[in-house]
Amino acid sequence: SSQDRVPHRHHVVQYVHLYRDAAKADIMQLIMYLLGFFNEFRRPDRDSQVMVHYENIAPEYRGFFDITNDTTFFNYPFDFESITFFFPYAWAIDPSKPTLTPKYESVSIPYKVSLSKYDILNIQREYKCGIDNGNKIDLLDGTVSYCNFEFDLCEWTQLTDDDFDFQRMKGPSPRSNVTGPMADYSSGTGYYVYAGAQGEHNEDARVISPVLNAGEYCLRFYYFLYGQDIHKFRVNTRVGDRDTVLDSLEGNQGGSWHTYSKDITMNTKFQIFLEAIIGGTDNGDMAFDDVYIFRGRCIA
Ligand SMILES: [Ca+2]
Ligand SMILES: [Ca+2]
Repeated sequence: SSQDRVPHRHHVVQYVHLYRDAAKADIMQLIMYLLGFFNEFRRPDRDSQVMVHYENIAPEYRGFFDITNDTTFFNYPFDFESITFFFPYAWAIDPSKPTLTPKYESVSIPYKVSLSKYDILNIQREYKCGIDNGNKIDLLDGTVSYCNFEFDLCEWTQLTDDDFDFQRMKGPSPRSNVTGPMADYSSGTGYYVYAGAQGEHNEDARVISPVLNAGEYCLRFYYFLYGQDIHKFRVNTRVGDRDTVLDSLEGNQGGSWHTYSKDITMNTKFQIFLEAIIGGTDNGDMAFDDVYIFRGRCIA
């Protein structure tokens, strides 16, 4: 029966190995496996919700994506919020192409550092605790702004004190064999924000956040800076007419999405703007996706 299969009834020691830079979500995922969970995308009904791109997964890792017949912890509706959900490019052979994409448009796989509502309910139910969601601690409750760019730029605005505009783009960029992304980050099937180099040499494009109150924030986003002549992608703050460069990502970063996160503390109202500064050739397309602004410090 499913009860006998709940691991704590086995009275066996289980080991986990944590690598040095394991993120909080990685550790929580491992603990979930110890508790008996399988990844949400392995449940028997997953084929109606997600596509697994086996051709982009090395044979030795394909088992991580196989459907399981153990339904012990699948008591609730399919849950993209589960901490056990991989990001769309997990275990990819070609890291510019996703391995796991939602079947339905405009579903995205969010960044997670907390158990989902259904993760908690599943644990409580199978371990015979009281069912109670009142003790859910959402470490990301202080989300001030989040955009996956599926419909528009959300609260972000194109600036006009620059040379050109970013575009929302879906699927491969025009010259993705040499520069620019193959697909967005959020789901592998949605939109990203793109600055194309063709016709824009030595020019810049900027988008700006809403006005934020003084305080401590975490800025987090994903960027794709692939191309021989990637110039600079900059993160800036603006206070009145005073701009400050916080970071400048420079040069070719290879054909995959990378995470950016930064703690920003300001003692006055301010805005954040992201800026693509194109170099002198066509081989410098830049893109970003999934921009989060959280209150408080960044959580690894
Ligand atoms: Ca997106
Ligand atoms: Ca502009």
